[in-house]
Amino acid sequence: MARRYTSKLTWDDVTPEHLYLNRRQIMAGMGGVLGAGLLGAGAAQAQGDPRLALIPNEWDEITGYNNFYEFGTGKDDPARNAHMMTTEPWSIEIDGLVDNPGTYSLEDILSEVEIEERIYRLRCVERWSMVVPWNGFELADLLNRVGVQEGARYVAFETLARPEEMPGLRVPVIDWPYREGLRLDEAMHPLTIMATGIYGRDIPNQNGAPIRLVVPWKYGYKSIKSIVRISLVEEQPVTAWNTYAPNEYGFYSNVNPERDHPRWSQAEERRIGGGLFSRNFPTLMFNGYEEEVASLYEGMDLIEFH
Ligand SMILES: Nc1nc2c(c(=O)[nH]1)N[C@H]1C(S)=C(S)[C@@H](COP(=O)(O)O)O[C@H]1N2
Ligand SMILES: [Mo]
Repeated sequence: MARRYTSKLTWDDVTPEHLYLNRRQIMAGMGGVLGAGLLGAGAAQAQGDPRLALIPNEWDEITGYNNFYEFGTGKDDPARNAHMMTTEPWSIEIDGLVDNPGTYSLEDILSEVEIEERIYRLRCVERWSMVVPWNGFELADLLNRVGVQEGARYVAFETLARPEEMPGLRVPVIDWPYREGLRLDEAMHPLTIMATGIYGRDIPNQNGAPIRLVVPWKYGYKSIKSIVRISLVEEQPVTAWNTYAPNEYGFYSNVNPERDHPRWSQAEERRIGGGLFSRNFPTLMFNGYEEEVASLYEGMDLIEFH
């Protein structure tokens, strides 16, 4: 199967030898999912522009340094607290302007899609970034299945809000439940996925189990976790961070080195992890996905519509 969107970041072209050895240890117990590709890597060297070298972060980095405010605002709170969240059974309510509204069980959703691997850079608005090998499916596949009706222009998402299991909900940091939204064409873009795994394993609770959005060209807060509701709507939906501080967190939230956060520059980012990649890198327009997504915003003022 063609994997257009992972072609420039395979294990073969981005894995330097010292990291290769590391990953081999990590994945030794994982079974065949990634094994074949890895064995073919040999003593590959990083090549080309290091900013584009999407070398996946370690499992412990990806699952130990998180933003999931439902479990606290510290980076290690989610890893400590998210085990309290019950993720089985799980269902998503899909409503609004769709032909087949209803409550879809996770099993039902997953029975109709093909899970594939996507290695994406995740860029937080706070200026750190990681590279994550997600497993998931295109959101478009789910939206096409439920049938998007004429008149739908946006997609709204909501996270579970269960106070007994989410200590962070006691603190009114944002107006719970956590909500996000995309324009319909952004939601239908082939880069936009619903992730259910990392490194071929079930996605851990702190990363948004059992199913979360990943929109790689936008700041991380758009990639809403532990989704329980998806609504197709006519008007631009209310979103959590935009409501909190519209000047700091726009609805679009496209990664943009030219549009600084009012309290800090967005010109650079820091890759989580040690060694070579712990220094700062220049932020890339659309987080490096300009070629794929720039056409969505033709003619738009990306400073005003940040
Ligand atoms: N429901 C929910 N989704 C969320 C968040 C959150 O606090 N709650 N944090 C967001 C932010 S700011 C980022 S950077 C990413 C972090 O994803 P990760 O922890 O898997 O790296 O999740 C996003 N999705
Ligand atoms: Mo973030």
